[in-house]
Amino acid sequence: MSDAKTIERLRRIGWRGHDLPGEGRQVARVAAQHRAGYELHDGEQVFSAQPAGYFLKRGLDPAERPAVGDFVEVEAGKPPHIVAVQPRRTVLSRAAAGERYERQVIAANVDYVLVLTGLDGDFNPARIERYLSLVEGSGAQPVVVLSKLDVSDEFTRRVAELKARLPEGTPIHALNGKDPASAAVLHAYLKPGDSAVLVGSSGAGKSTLTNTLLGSQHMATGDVRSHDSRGRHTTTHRALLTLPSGGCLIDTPGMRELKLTGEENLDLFADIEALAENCRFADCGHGSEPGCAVQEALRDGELTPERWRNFLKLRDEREEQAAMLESRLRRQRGARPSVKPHGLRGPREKE
Ligand SMILES: Nc1nc2c(ncn2[C@@H]2O[C@H](COP(=O)(O)OP(=O)(O)OP(=O)(O)O)[C@@H](O)[C@H]2O)c(=O)[nH]1
Ligand SMILES: [Zn+2]
Repeated sequence: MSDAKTIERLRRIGWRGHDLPGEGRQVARVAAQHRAGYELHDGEQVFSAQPAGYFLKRGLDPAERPAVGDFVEVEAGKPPHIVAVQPRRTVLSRAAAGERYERQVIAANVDYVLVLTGLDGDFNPARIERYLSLVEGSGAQPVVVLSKLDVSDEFTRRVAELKARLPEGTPIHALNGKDPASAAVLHAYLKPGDSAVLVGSSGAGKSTLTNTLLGSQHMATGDVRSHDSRGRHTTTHRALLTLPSGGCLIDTPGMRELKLTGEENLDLFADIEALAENCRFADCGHGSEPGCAVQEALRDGELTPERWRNFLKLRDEREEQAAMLESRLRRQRGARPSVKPHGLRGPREKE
């Protein structure tokens, strides 16, 4: 196949590169990762591949391993081997739950992160803020999607509450995930060559929305059969799907815990940080100090207690994770002088 044809085929699955790798290598996109290996998409079809030994090395930062959405370079063979991960345009990650600090890639090379929440009992603005904080450093654009519009009596109030709470300009769409006409507002984020990842807690309606966007191709088509290490057929869930609208949608399993990585800026709460600049005392603890601008904003309703509490919670978590990240990097560097990781701010600079 000519290079131009290959490039055109890769454009369809969101590749933005210009140069194809040398002889003997091809570019493909990670469509799924499972116990037995990877499923890769070459723009036309899906095939199984194994990671090269390098990616299995103990002590390798898990964030360096191929992840869903990555463009990888593959060497032919039986099975084909992933030999390199191309630089990521964007990367959405979280910290793994547990004692040890570990960053996990949720999806790579996505243009949009669709943060899905039901307008039913699942509705939780604090959780949406947590998602948006994780999206901030990813390089992708966040889009808030509220499902179950058709079953919520309170959607007007809930949507208004959220609009008032999130920074101006954050796209918010309320829809019925079962209705293709309603879900069509999302086509704007799923144009040919675009990639979006769908995140949200279990039951938010991710599979429902994915199926609606897939149209007649059902989610079952996302389940691929492949060989595991013993040559058995296994059915695996394919995460990256190509939609009729031309875009790529990455579906993620419902995530129960979404820990911050420590690299977040919490720009979402920039107004609160600005507010605190006006406190009478530079070291104000925003408790009972006289002249506290935060307490004043809380009193006259400019700042809601829920949002203030969520900010404090996320900020403390960010500091804790940043400290763990910092000490991990220090261990990795050995005795070399410390460099602050990107996006990391000193704890409560002003105080
Ligand atoms: N009425 C209505 N029901 C919905 C909508 N979206 C999802 N549901 C229902 O909500 C339930 C959960 O939806 P799923 O699509 O399975 O949720 P999920 O996010 O994929 O959940 P996990 O697979 O556990 O991560 C199902 O019973 C859906 O039929 C919607 O917009 N309107
Ligand atoms: Zn104060």
